[in-house]
Amino acid sequence: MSKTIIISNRLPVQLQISDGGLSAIPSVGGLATGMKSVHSGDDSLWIGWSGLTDEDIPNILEPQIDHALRELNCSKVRLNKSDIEGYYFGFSNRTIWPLFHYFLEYSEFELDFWESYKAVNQKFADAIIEAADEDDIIWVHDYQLLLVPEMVKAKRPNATIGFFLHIPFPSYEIFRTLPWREHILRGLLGADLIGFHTYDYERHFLSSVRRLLGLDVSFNDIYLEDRVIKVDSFPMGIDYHKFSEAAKKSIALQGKHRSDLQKKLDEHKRSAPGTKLIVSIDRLDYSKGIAKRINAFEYFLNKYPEYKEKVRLIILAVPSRSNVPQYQLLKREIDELVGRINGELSTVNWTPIWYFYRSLPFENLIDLYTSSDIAWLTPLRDGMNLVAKEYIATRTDKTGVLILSEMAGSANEMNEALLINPNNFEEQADTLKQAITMPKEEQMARNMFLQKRLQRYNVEVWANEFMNSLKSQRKAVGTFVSE
Ligand code: ADQ
Repeated sequence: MSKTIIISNRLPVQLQISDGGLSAIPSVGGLATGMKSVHSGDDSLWIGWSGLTDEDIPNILEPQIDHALRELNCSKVRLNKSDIEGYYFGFSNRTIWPLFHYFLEYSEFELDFWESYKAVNQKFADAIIEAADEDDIIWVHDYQLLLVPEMVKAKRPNATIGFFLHIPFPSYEIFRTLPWREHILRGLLGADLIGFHTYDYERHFLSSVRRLLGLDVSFNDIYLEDRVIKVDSFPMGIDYHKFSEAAKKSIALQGKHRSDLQKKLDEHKRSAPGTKLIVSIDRLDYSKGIAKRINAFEYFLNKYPEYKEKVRLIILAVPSRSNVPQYQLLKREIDELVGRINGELSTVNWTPIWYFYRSLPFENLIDLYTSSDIAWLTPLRDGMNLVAKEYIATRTDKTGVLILSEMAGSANEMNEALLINPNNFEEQADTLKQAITMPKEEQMARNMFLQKRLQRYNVEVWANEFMNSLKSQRKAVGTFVSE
């Protein structure tokens, strides 16, 4: 019987070593939830990095870790500190991430990063080759592992390989600046199915393949020697049920059972009735447009001063990649901006911006979604943006307004949201006003459509559609080869 092997940079497990020994806790993130139906039972295996480097793991614990992971149908790829520096913080996050998000000026083209990326991709590929049989199905995830499909195909030509990119694929004009562009494309073309969040990313990829490799492309099929590679879009959804149920629970909590955050938000509503809460939630990343959003908020308050003391912006930024210099600079920029604006505009009764720089537990995230009248998400580029979908899923009474950047992949499926260009402050100020004054009936009518779509196309459907397409690709490849 064939197995399904999933590969991602990180395993869906948190390993913790303490005096009390080792604990392996399954993570509950979007990808792990989405892959539940694919990664279930003993006929599936998830290969990835454990989050601990060789230097972190005492030799004596190694067998215990492997055992704990095996119990969860996981297997780890061993990486050392220098691998993580070069491959992860280097090529993945200082070359590919900025380039694919159109931050060309942040992209560093360092040979050392590239060499490390190749070597680590080979480590992942070797782990797959060791675990995979000829007829297994292999699903590789994301921008850290772009070379893996070709490396595996070379040794397991009959395995069926799928690849899904979670970030944008940039236009040819951007992609062509990468010194190792042909290697990256050839790396991906080891897959039989290549998936993107949107049709635009798919188109950009096909255009790069045609122009840089000169391959035949017909609709969404690429012809490479005796193989046909399919390219398609699969917009990722969320676990809708989990978010709407958690929202119902959060809203129902009474009195002392309410969380500290809820109590704070309740107090705010009592002390300043009619004040609108605007929330934004992101990883602290330059692609998310947090600094621009804060500037746009100041612009709004200056353009429409009647809203001073009537609105509050809550910014929740989860710390991310703080080893990378651009992220350190951004953190400083945001600290300063928030400090300056609050310093200049606050009154005894009002602070315009509440800024939290931390990761919050899931329940608190839900409290924020359910307490906010408006969600304002302004990425300058974003593969999908699941926060937009999560906010809508938590609006159980259908009220609430989503303001969303056109540059997020999710904007393609969320036309009923108020879509904005994050670089246009004039438009954003007017859109904020529109959101604040939008009648409840209109909010409900818009959210009804959004919710229906998100409910139908949830993360499980996303994973199943990708897998079904991959399986039919296996059949198609089988036919092609035997003909
Ligand atoms: P991300 O860039 O991480 O993902 P996003 O899609 O918004 O962006 O997902 C973030 C997740 O983290 C959400 O599920 C959210 O609930 C959670 N989160 C954010 N801030 C948090 C906080 N402060 N505390 C706790 N949880 C927080 C990448 C791509 C996206 C793509 C996804 C999935 O960059 O474009 O949508 O992968 O493919």
